Amino acid sequence: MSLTKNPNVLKWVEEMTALTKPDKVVWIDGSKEQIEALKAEAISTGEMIELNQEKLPGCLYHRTLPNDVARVEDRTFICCKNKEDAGPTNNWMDPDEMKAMLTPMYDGVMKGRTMYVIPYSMGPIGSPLAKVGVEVTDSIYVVLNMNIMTRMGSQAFENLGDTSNDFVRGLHSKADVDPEKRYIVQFPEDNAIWSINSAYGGNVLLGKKCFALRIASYQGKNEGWMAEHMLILGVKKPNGEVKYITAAFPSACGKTNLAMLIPPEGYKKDGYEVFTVGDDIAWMKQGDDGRLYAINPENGFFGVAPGTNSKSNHNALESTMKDTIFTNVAINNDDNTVWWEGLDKNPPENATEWKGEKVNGKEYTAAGNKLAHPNSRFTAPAKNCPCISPEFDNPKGVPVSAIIFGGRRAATTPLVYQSFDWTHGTYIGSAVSSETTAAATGAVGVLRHDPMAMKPFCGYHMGDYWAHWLEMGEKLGDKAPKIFNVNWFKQDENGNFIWPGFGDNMRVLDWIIKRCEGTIDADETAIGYLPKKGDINVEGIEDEVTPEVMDKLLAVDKDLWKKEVGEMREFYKQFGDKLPKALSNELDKLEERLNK
Ligand code: OXD
Ligand code: MN
Repeated sequence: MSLTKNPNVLKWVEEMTALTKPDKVVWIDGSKEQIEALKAEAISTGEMIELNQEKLPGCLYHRTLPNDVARVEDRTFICCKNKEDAGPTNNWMDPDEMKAMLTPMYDGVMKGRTMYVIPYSMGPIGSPLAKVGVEVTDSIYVVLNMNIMTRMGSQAFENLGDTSNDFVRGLHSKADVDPEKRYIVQFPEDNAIWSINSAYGGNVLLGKKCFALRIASYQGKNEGWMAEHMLILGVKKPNGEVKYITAAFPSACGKTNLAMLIPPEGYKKDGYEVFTVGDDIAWMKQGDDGRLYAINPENGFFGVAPGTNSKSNHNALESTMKDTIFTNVAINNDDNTVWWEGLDKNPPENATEWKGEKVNGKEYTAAGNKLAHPNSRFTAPAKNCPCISPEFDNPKGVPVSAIIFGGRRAATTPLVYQSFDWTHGTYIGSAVSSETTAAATGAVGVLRHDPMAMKPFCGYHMGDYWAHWLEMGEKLGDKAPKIFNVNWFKQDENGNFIWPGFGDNMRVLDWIIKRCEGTIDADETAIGYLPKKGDINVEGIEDEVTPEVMDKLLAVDKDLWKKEVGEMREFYKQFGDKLPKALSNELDKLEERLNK
């Protein structure tokens, strides 16, 4: 039975049913009984494996096909009418051509299967910043994940109302999980997403990257708000005041870790606390008081498991202890729990590796094999997180004081610096880049540009996106958040990281907050404002971060920066006249300051 009278929803679901021809259509109301029944069904078919319910209550395990373990950027498309509107950083195809190509693939694809109709809200129910999506899918795995990652079920239709047409239509079929026929397609002008031949999270949980970033960034441009690949955290100061910060880092640069940071002892003693509002996506809009407010459109964390342990991210690990879905990690067969590289130093002897083969985990890993896939994931409810913000469900969102950009840079970029103003900050965001690490295949130290960490997620022309940033800055005026850049990954001559990172990043947040409050001075340099000597608190880590190390962390090497300017000129070329003049001006000004 359908859960809504909304004729727009009913008509679209009818069309999708006629196209995919499922045996059965099930509307997902989100009730506990329905979820439990779907879990039981998925366990009975082997799609999900029930883990140890004493140690990991409510937790399930899922394995994807080895050809289907990550987002597929080369098969991800932005289909708008004019190619020019998608820009040089997106794959493009004409929407009609794309639909003509995909329609036969969807025709009858759900024969013998059930189609689940999932209504969901991105953002707290009742929030003026929230938006509704409906995803149809033939995968129970998708339903169970969406139940964690979004506010799913009848409540979303209540938010939509009986007449609105403002919902994102998501069509997903795992089809044959054929990598040659895999397509992740956004139609921003139609509010629609078509995904086929994948069953991996980022490709099929359509509320996340496809909607909350690609479609939403386009909506944000048209409606005057921002959808960003940013974590949101709150720092509670000893006086009880909470300052909110958002941060954009490319994938796998530690957003989840920063979002759930545990302050060092000294800070804890003084009464500092960090709250998580979000670990991946922020939707931001100007509030009535003129400030920028952020919500996390998601309701859970889809985090990378390897490397997560009680030291690197205690709060993330705690979040996965119940009602969590683990995908492509290893199973410890002794007690039917999970394991991944970096959880501890004890790979289980009696293990099942992520592809499903039973192995001796100790020997297997000693021989250089990985028990868990490097992109294996946990899907954990946000409410499990010990440091989840009390404002998590606040429909108004939280006021943002600072925006941070960052990437993995061995040399050029100092530990932290502040932009001169919003326009310069937008330049800094456009220049976000990361160097490839030894862990990835290919050359080490190759610079990959990832503007605002949005390269794979911006649903329209990157030049127009920067213009939108500049417009937002004008609207916000002196109420705009201050913009910073950080680099936790600076190295010495021998390739060792020289900043401890993790909880100690609190020391940098501390400086950032003081800069926002105007209570600490800074050195004006060619690239921006840098901390004065002694202004980054190193109490408790003086042995590691000596004054010499701090000098290195905060060094601005003009030769390296001049090379950076050359890099940026090259990078900017592809955007042609869509590159806002204000940004090429910033680059000219940076060069002038470096040459002074
Ligand atoms: C993610 C990503 O999965 O950014 O969050 O790749
Ligand atoms: Mn991400």
